[in-house]
Amino acid sequence: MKIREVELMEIHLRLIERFEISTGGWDQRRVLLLRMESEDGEAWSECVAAEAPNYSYETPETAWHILTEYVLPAVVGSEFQGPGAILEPVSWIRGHPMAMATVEMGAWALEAVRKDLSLAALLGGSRQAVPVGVSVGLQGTDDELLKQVEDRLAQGYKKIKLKIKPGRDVAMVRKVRDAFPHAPLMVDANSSYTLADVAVLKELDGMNLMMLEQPLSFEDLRDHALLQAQLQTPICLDESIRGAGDTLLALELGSGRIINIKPGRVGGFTSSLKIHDLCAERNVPVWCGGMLEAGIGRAYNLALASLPNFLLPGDISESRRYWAEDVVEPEFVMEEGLMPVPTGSGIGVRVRRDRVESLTFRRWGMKA
Ligand code: OSB
Ligand code: MG
Repeated sequence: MKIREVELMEIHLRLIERFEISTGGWDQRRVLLLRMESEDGEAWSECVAAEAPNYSYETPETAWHILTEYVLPAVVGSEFQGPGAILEPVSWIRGHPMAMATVEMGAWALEAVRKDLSLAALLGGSRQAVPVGVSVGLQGTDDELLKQVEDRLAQGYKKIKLKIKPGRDVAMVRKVRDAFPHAPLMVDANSSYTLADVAVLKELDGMNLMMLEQPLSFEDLRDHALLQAQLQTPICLDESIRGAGDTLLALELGSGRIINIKPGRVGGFTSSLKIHDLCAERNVPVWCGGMLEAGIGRAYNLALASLPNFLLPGDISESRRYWAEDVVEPEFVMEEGLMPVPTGSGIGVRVRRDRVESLTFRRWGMKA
């Protein structure tokens, strides 16, 4: 395959409501969209870097830099054998997985278009619809949180993830648990605790949570292992896992028992598939996390989550949970807690080019 032309756009999309985690918050997203064209057709992909370096070091600004200065110029016009090989000319680049994944995942979609397959089918997905959950951000008050949880459960979400941070944890989660004794609840700390907080984490351990996501530092697998040994609740690793190597290390150390795969965080689909397979061999369930994606990124997540070892509901919520209007058609809608996996060729949803244009803040392009 050969890329004839690329177009990179930065769009700004306002979230319906502010989303807050332990390290910061979002009122709007700055989303980079990439359109790649080969002799077989075109594919759109989305960069998931957060606006500020509060999840990882990447931002739309660093991704724009890496993509326009290094990755796209090396990729345009070069011949490659299958999606896993598109980044070979830039394999010397260290880090920047979200920037790299934008191109790598786009190549998977192009390959799907070439073979006239859905992305899910190309990846080896085995499900027609996947169970989905919702990530509920930190709220101003516990009453607002209770209302959110009530609404999300009524909408049919199969997993409710509560964001926590020091000072907004035990009492807050207990209120939710008491109000909804049987709800499928989990919590995500985004690395805001240390082993000195083990007493707090042990209290959460008694609240029948599906899992405790990334309680400790994003670079401390050893401490996660020491913590997991003291808890019944499975630890789920998010920020800690940047690829297959981290996954093996984490599983051997016992740093967690569940892995959240975000394809952007791990550098794309080739890496996601490796992690999926490693976990499947070891009977470790995985699920697909989210980065407040617009509809293009969501299509990729959904395709990935159709693989067999995605055994827990993903953070792949409906379009309307994020946006007044998405950038794709049809929008993503659940049916009784399940999101149908698109069956059309490529990402399986149509990009609303007119809407993208009207949201575009800057653009960059290159032809072979
Ligand atoms: O930790 O999973 C996280 C959003 C931005 C950054 C980090 C995280 C999240 C979410 C949102 O939890 C999940 C979604 O896309 O709905
Ligand atoms: Mg997380």
